[in-house]
Amino acid sequence: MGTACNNIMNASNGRYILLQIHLSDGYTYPWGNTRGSFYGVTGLPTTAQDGILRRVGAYGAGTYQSDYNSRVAVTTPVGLAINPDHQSGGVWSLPVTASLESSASAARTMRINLVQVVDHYPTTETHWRNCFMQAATPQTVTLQPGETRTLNFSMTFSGATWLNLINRREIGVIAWAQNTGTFPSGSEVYQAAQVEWAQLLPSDLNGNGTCDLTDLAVLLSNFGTLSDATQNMGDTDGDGDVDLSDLAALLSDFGT
Ligand SMILES: [Ca+2]
Ligand SMILES: [Ca+2]
Repeated sequence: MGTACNNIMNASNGRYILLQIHLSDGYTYPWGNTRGSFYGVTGLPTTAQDGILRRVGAYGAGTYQSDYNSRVAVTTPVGLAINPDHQSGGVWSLPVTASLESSASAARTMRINLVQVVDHYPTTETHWRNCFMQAATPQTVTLQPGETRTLNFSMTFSGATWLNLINRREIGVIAWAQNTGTFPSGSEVYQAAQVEWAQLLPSDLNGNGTCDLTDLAVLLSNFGTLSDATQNMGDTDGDGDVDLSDLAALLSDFGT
């Protein structure tokens, strides 16, 4: 990595999301090595923007920015969204909704990947984002033009992936829809989506990584708000009010 890469990572625009994978160091995971082989990584750093535009070795910021600009300008008929649903403790249901616009010229087969990431990891790297921690088993789906499908994923954050309380707000989940072939002719990424901690645990009203008495007090102080309520006021379900539904959701997360 380096400043050039980090500039691009921070430029993520909601559908163009960069994922950091460690190879050949103490933060390497088997899944990362598999991805390294997939992209034919022969030197570090390597970038593969949109899954197809590879740069092996360090380049100047302008090169990465140019790659980014060229790929972010490509339109896509594929839509993707993650809809997190906290179960208990470190367990999340993470259904992914994939869609293909009705204007698409043909059906499209894609592999849906879902991974957990953390920011600022290793913790000495205060500016790094989206470091890979674990991957769900990918699912392949074929969508017809106009079709929307929801694929069920789940993930458990534990051990190194859960870290300690103060770092839980650094946790994020990224999904992407990718062509099912080999690099580079069949590996284009069609779409990506990311959820951050505020979406993973809306009951953590103050964003300190846990749901406790402080969050409950905030919700109760805003209880009865009928409109224009926000997540940090206690509107955990995003419908604009702070009511019994929000209280019940917070209480079910209490102690997380
Ligand atoms: Ca909290
Ligand atoms: Ca509400």
